[in-house]
Amino acid sequence: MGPAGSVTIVSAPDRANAPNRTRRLLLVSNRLPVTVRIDDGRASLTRSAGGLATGLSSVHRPGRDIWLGWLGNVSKIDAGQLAKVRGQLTDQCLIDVSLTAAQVRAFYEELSNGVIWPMFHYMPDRMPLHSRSWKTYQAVNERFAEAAAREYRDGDMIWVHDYQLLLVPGMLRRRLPHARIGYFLHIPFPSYEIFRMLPWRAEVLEGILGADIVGFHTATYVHHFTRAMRLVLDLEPGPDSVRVGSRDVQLRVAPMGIDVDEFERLAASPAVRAQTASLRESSGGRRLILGVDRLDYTKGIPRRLLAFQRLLERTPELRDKVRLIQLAVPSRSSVAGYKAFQSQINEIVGRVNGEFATPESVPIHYMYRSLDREELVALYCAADVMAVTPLRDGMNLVAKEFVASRIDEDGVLLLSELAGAAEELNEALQINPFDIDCMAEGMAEALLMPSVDRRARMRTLRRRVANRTVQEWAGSFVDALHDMPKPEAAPVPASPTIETLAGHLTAVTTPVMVLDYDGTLVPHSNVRDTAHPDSDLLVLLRDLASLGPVHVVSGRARRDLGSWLEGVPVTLWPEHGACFRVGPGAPPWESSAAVSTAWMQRVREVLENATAATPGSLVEDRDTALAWHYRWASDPAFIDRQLQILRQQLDEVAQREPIEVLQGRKAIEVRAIGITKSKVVERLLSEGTDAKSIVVIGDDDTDEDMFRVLPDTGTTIRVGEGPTAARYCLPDTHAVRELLRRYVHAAGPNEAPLTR
Ligand code: ADQ
Repeated sequence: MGPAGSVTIVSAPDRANAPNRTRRLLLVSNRLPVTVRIDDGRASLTRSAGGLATGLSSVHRPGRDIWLGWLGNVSKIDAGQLAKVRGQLTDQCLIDVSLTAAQVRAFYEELSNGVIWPMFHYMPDRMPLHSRSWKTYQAVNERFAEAAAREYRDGDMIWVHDYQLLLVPGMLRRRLPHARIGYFLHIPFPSYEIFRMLPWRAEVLEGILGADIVGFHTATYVHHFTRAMRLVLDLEPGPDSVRVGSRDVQLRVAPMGIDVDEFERLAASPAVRAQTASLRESSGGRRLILGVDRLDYTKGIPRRLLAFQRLLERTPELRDKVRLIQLAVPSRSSVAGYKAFQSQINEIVGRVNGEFATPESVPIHYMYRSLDREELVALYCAADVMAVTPLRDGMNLVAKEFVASRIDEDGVLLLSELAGAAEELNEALQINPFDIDCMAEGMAEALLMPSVDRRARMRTLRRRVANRTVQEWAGSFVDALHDMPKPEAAPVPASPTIETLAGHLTAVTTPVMVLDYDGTLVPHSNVRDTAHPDSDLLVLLRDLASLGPVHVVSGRARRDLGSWLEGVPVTLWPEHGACFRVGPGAPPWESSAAVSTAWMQRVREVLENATAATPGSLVEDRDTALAWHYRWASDPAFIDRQLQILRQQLDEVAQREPIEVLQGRKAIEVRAIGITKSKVVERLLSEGTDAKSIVVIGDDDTDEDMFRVLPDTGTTIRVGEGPTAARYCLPDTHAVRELLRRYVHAAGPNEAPLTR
């Protein structure tokens, strides 16, 4: 990101968007917006001139807001100088998250730039064969989160940036459940087909989703992120937000802009005008194509050089009439692969120049260094064609800088359709950067474009760029975070410690346990038929039953529950309580209500048709209900369509038959009207069981029916997150088992052992 040369920014950054904010802002980025410079043995801080540093500086109010990040390698600076530098940092409200050399290597070079960068830019073949640095990436992300949480004061906003800190929002959320947290990703969010290759895909999504507002440059990236959330985390996002547990996370399309005024000001300055004129003069009437990039394999430099070579081969009359100036700023030279890439470029430049150079000139002027802003703007102004041809790019600010600098409303922007900027800069000449012939044609077309067309395109491009400055980008993101309604937290179930809850159960006289099965006693399993009880659970249920009545209530078929819990002295209620059996042994099932099954044949046909049309789905046939499971069918858009068709067909059946159609977890359930788990609790109450002694534990919407009918004097426990009518909650099935074990231990006559 914005590695441009460091310059000291003397004037205060534009604060146009900042003044009305009352909340303090904590910015968190991998790098601080300053670097340490040593002149004559004296260290000083210089502000970076990169796009991000400029944009964020406009919302960072020194003296008030704080910026946390790594200062860079300071190992060569002596202790005295370093203390001075640290003093200057404190004065500017900048906090150095210091990292060891080993951490920088593993976190920054190997994982961030060696794995995530290529992966998110659709180049998985650049990933190392074996990446060992994930643990350090996590540890360094923890370090950033810890540092930010230490600075945090109630009411503050925190804005985290980019791919090096993907886990920080989630880590902050765990520490600061009520903080306002924003996150912005500066690189592409790749399509699911690429993202699914990442071994830590779930952790990455959970990390990002710790934020309240997640921003991306383009609508396409939001779309990819949405699909990944559905497929990896089973979430159900809307177009611009997603419910995560009890929070709503906003998804925001926020294309980053540039400091337009600054580029226009420079372009109009006498110094830049003079440099532009001199560049034009020294080109001796030759037309100029310009490339300006960080030296990175995503930027498409080799193919651009080859396209230029093709242009010269195909159009001999252009030889010696056109020149390509390629400026590459050194970047990440310590990351594996970048050095070899650099040699590849040198080799192509040498070859093309060898072929087409004349005694007077060479066709490619290649500069491998950083220029200062004035020199850069002079080049933008002198160019006839600006070639921005990355293979992938989150946004690409160079394209916008070129447009902003062209106050003469001339020049053609040749732009890769795979840069984020292409979604905004419609009037650029857009090309596919993988197609060298097409790129060469694009160069020719740009060089020959009549002035009237060039100007018409440039005028519109300039309006577009002027409408979205970096100050507006940063200001509106922070405003959204500032003004985000943070409703009083909805009544959430208490989450007592297992010990407290066990104490509570022990105080109940002869509790009557009503326990759901999947998701409560055993974890949800991807392979439905393997969710049978383990021996620990069987022992636990027996121990519980020795202390009082136990009911296991499930949506499963009677044959599953009956065979799995055969011989256990508990009452089984399969099929949402449509029938029951009092254990142990295998007595016959009794119906709990008169249930018609005449509709089943027709519904079975409908579900089987849906299964035939939807690979990965299957029908579960229970005795009084049917379920269509689609957890394993992968494409969400396809599933949405299939569900729509299926619901329509079931609605038609429901007009004639006494059935209800329910949405389960990745399943559609069809059952006779009136069969719900609540009937079990109602029956216990009507038989005279004291509500005070009933303990209901369950994990999904069908269990909510039981929570709702049990009077407040009873005990209700929800497993997992989500809105609930239960009084208490526990995180998962492990916690449920631990609770029940502790209860058995405390209430049992024979001091049952705690762990088995
Ligand atoms: P980068 O990959 O660094 O940024 P880009 O957006 O083009 O890419 O920004 C490069 C910056 O470096 C520009 O401001 C440019 O002026 C400057 N620069 C390039 N070469 C230079 C040179 N030789 N001398 C001086 N300055 C030079 C990442 C993402 C992008 C996204 C930005 C912002 O990869 O897709 O646009 O973050 O979110």
